[in-house]
Amino acid sequence: MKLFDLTNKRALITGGTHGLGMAMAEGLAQAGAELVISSTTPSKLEEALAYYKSKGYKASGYIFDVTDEKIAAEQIEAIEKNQGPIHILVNNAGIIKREPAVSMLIEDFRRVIDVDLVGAFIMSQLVGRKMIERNEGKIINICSMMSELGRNSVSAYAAAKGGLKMLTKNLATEWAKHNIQVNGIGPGYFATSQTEPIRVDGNPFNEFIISRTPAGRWGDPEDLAGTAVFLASEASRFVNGQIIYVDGGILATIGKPSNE
Ligand code: GCO
Repeated sequence: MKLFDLTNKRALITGGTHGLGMAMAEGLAQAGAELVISSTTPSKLEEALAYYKSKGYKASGYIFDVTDEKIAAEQIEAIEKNQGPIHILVNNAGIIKREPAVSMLIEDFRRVIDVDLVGAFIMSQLVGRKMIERNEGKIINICSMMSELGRNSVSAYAAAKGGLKMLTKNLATEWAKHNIQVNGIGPGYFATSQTEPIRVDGNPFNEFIISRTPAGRWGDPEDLAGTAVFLASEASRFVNGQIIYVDGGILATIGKPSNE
């Protein structure tokens, strides 16, 4: 399908070494894209690149922290010089701190906002400037259920992801005229290492999510690939500032009592 074809496109996926980032990177690669992966951890990056290469995908890796605008700027220059133009930016790198608001350390709150929100802005600005010059680009911000809903213990994460949703709309507003589509994906609850602590057997949260999700299960990271390809491709050329929730229906429903 030509509309969804990503041949000759290059996608930078921040934090694309595992979990949702990896599943989305794989989807993009299967649609033809060349991958560029960033990470803060050399060993994780090497492992991921070996995996991508074993699958036959063209992939390169760069080590930097998305919150360090100076180093990130140098690395974006290096990527464009060594690999070529970045056509697709997936702002996927993120962290979470689960701690009640009353005892959350300010330092932890700031770090979550810095990585999940400011980091996405830094990357969008750096890559966005290049996309503006080329009059072409796709930016996909990885939002969350917490872009819409609150939950005990995730104040910083919810504030950052709510902010990322609005940043998506704002960048879409400013850059649509440059033929750059900025959109977001809001994953529901997915089985990844990030959710491992709340998925373990015996944690009531596990049961809660399964019953709270109309589809009746945790998301499988591969469930995100189709939406990532859509938002990265020509197929979404008039889609601007949308957050597509891939959540098995959680946001569609008020939920149900335990006896139903
Ligand atoms: C939580 C957090 C995350 C979720 C996710 C939901 O509830 O602890 O919200 O762990 O994985 O981002 O979309």
